[in-house]
Amino acid sequence: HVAIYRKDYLPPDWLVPEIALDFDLDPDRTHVRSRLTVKRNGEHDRPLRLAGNGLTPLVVRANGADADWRVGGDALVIELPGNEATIETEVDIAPAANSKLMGLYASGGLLCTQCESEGFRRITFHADRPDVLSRYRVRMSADKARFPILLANGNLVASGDGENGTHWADWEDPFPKPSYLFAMVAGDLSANRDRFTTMSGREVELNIWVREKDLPKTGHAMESLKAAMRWDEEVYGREYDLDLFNIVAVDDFNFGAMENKGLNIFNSRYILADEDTATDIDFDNIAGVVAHEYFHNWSGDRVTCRDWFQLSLKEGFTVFRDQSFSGDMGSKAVKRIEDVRLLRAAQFPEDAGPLAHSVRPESYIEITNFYTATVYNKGAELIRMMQTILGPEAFRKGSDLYFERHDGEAVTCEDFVRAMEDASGVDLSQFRLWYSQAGTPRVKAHVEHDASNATAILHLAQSIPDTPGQTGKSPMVLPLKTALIGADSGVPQGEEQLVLLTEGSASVRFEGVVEPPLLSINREFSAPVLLDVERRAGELERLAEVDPDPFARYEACQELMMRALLAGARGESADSTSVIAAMRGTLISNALDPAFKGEALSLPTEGLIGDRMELVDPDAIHSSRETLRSAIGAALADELGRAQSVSISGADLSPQAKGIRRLKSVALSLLAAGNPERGAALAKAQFDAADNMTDRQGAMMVLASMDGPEREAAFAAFFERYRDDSLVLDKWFALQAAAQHEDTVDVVEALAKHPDFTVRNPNRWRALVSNFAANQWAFHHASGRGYRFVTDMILEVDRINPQVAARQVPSIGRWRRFEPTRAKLMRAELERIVATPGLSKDVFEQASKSLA
Ligand code: HT7
Ligand code: ZN
Repeated sequence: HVAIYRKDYLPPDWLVPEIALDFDLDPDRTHVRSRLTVKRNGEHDRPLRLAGNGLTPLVVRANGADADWRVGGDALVIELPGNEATIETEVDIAPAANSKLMGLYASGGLLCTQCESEGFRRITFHADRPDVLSRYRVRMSADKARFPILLANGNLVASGDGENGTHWADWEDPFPKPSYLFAMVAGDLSANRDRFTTMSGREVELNIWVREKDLPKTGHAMESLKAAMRWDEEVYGREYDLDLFNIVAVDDFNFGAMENKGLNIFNSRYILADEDTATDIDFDNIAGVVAHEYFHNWSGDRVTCRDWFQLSLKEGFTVFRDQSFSGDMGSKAVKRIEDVRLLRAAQFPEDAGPLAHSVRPESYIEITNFYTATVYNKGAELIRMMQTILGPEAFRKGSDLYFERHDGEAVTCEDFVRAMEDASGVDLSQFRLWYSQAGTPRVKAHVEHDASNATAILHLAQSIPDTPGQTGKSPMVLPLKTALIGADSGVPQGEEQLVLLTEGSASVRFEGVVEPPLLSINREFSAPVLLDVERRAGELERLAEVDPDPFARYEACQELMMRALLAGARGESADSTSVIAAMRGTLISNALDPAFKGEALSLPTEGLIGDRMELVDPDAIHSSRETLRSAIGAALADELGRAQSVSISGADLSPQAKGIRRLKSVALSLLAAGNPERGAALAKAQFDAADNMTDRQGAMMVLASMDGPEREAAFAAFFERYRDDSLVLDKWFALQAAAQHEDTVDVVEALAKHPDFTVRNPNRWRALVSNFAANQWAFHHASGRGYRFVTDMILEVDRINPQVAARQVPSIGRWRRFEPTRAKLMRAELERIVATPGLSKDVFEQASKSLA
């Protein structure tokens, strides 16, 4: 398997200004005719090389005549004498046999495409690189009864009936685009139809296409789409540019969704929702993903990536845009807490493990392995930091300049940073290190107070850890929003300041600090770093009580819990009094909203606790966390009981109602830890009374980790009620895989043999396998059976869908972080993976790098 390097980038030898495609669609044999207009790019005599994956050329013609061609490796090589030519090729492909779900494939009676990153070459011969932009014209023909709806990018320009019960449709996309944005769908679909008037008064037709029975579940996605369209106009000045915007939901999809120009294709879990089948989190995820894909129309489609090393150019920026949108639609502070929770859970471990890579990677074997939390979520943090450093107005000018300067181009992360610099006049030279240096920076901080002259000195030091292939790193620019809060009064001593730490160490002076200060640093998580603050006794408790910044207050609560949990995991006698006092204060506060309380009262996960230990000991972490949970549950039974007993209609999807339900579930879980018998009864009552999936799932989450008749009854009733709804059945699998039991590994092994389990559907596979692997205590069972199960599942799915398989490898790949017995067992499974004949390059890359 060969590695591809960023430094080796060369512009394309041939450009392809026009493409005409003609499809005779059939699940078993689809005939594809392609006509490319090609132009030599620059002075050279190299042949035209077109990538093909699994394709056999049936016809290859240049300028209407037989061409001088050969197949070399995965490429069709055509010698062309002149500087321009028309190339025609024909191939047959078999969508029904396409289990990788890349290229053209069948899903539940539909035919659909997924081309990012390199799926187009599984449809037809093409350079299939993002810096080759073409205008597309597409003819689709298919059996009219089976495939009454025919969709592709752009505008429908003609349609009609053909012979033998077939029909056809011609689509034209006026915007030049790279092949990864090509899309096509054929099937029996119904649309939720709506309209949107853009800021310049243009009318856009909006359609969300689903199976007819699912139409009632598309309302939230449609409202989210319109809100996103309006928001992008108001906040970024970006208007939609076609007269038609289509979304299609499909059941079998490797990722969340895809931003194909004018024809977004979605995993149905990010479209379909009603309160009976979807949780509040599902509703929020739908809004976020619908917005994300829509925002790509500018950050990705109109301005795209020059090469795949620049993936974060579109993904980091677009994640930042969807996060800002969701913050504006609900509570900014709670959204920030959720985003930071995800960053810490998914990206920090990646940055600290064998697969650490920079936001703009230097090399890859399989690009799909780089659709990571680093490229997406750390990438979004980079954009956020630029906004913080430049200020919102200059940032907006930078984004305007970026879109204006590069509209219709395929560009780099460097082009983005340069636009920000040019628009603001701020030098971002050192900031660029964030794109090239991997690893989470560590910051040490402490404050010295001099009461006699009312000053305080903040001492800061940063270090960037070594990561695979990168040592001896340079200091980065760390924007740290900082305030000093009077320990006695609880009032900030002066304004919040943006401290820019650019050196290895620095000291910053604050004036007017009369009282002993509490250090409130990295507010809003202004820099994605790990903080190590030297604090006096009682400082965190006080911050948890008085910090006016909600994010900082949340951090203080979490850090307080974390300290107690780590002490417990080390076997030290942990005093939970101060944690309980802080939690009581949060719970009964009139100033805090329920969603915030729900976040602040959620204990750090077992995974997060492990990330803070020298070597992870899953049993010690589990018992420490359960001990603290039961102490809290017992001590705060009355206050928690009040929060748990509040009822709110499931039809109310306001941020306030969602917050009440969130707190209700957190309270139930703690109550059950404090008093399992009462907890089981309350959970069963909540389950029975629930008029919405959030309460129902919240109750089941608690019951899942218990034994007894309530658990059995709830799971059986849930299965009976939802056995025909595959998205809800995924929850049934996921809840059992996430349950905390000694024998969860037995349960998941049995579930893998359940008649409703299938490795062919990525959602179902992940519901069982990914949720189990994220269940630290159960997955890291000392017997090693959890590792064996996940490895078996990876190897099984790798034979049909390598992308799904490869994304699960990191759960075993972090073996160095665990105590020696488990580390050895994990390593043995990785060795088993790499020794497997016929392994995909996707899994090979992940597993071999994890062993290195
Ligand atoms: N840009 C989309 C990426 C994507 C993808 C990548 C590889 C294989 C399958 C895929 N499906 C979608 C998703 C996004 O970030 O919007
Ligand atoms: Zn994206």
